[in-house]
Amino acid sequence: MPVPSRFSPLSAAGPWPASSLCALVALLTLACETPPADSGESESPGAEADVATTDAATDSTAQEADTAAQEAPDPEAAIIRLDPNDPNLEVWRDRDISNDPPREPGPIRVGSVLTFFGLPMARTIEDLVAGEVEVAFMGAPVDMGVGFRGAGEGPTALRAMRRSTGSMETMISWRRELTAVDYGNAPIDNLSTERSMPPIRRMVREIAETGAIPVIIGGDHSIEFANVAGLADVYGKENVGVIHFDAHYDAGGTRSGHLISHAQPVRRLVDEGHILGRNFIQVGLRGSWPGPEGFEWMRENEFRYHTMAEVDRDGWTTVMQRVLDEANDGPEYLHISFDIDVMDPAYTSGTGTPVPGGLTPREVFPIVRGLCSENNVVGFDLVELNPLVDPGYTTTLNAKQVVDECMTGIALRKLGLGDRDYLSPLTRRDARR
Ligand SMILES: [Mn+2]
Repeated sequence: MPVPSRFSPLSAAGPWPASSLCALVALLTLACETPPADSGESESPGAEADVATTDAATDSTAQEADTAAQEAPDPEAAIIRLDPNDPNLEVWRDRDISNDPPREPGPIRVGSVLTFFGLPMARTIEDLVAGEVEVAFMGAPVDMGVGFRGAGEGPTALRAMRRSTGSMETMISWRRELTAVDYGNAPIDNLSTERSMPPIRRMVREIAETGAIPVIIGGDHSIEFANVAGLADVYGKENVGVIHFDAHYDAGGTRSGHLISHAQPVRRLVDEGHILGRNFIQVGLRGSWPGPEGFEWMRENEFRYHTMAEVDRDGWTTVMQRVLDEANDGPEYLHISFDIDVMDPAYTSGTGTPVPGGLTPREVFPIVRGLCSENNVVGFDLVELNPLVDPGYTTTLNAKQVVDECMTGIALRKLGLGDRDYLSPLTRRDARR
């Protein structure tokens, strides 16, 4: 079966025969099974719909196909449910630290082991508290929300980058100014985007509850839902604003029955009431998606959005100042969700859904640094880095720099230098001027 993409909502074979077959087989074989226990956190139905369709089509005869094609599909029966008796059903949800040696809580220096920016590691909430950690990096290696593998390798690629931080623009080394750790990866279910959301959300919440800033390295953009919902759990519904850097608006509706994928986190955050539309600021939209309905939905929900068409008309400097001003005109707490595909594919070929005509590094780095220095940033995510299609590591290098710029901004704010235009007096001009 072809894998549906965000650009081809209907499968090539047409949806009815396959899903009806699936309904028939599912009814015969699975009607007695019960759904898995409720985790107490919101999850979406429909996780296994694609798998059910494939299996049913393989196992059924042509005669059954004729019969099934005439019947209306039963959406419930289209789902092959998880096996609630599998002893491994939930084991992946918790990190196993039972073999860790006994030790005092606190950040652990790990030498040459690869961590984000060479930072010490933290394994438990107690480590974060004892170390008075201000920034905790975590990986969220979700692949399935984009539909093909690669984005899940993003955290590993970023950990493998050179460790230098800071730059001569500010002469600030954030690694010296901030207490930061690598908190490891969130546990995910590689077969289900839906099931991966609650553990990521829980881990973001854990970090935020200690007062630290979670920096989540994806993974595809589905994780924005878990990240922002986790922050809203701690700071309160409607109390967090989001700057969404992306070529795509990611507020798509249901997709082959799925209610979370990398095209849907924004819609879900608004629909569930975590974030008010007017506190969403979209930057960098372009290409063929969404059409008029998507923009009308954003207008109805009072979104602020800045397309590349606006940049073409008014210039980046003007648009950048607008975004920085708007970020100051919102809730006290701010999350930045940075989809690497907001940048032009010239700089970021290593991503799942590149769109020509994007921002340059020269445009992106100052706005990210400015936003992080001028606002009370309580969360940051970097998503859609796919190192498997990143020859030369250009995308990974730029992704690392984006994160670095935000960390520099947070350090500037801590040092009382938090304004959008801060540059070191040493580097902005030489001694003659
Ligand atoms: Mn996105």
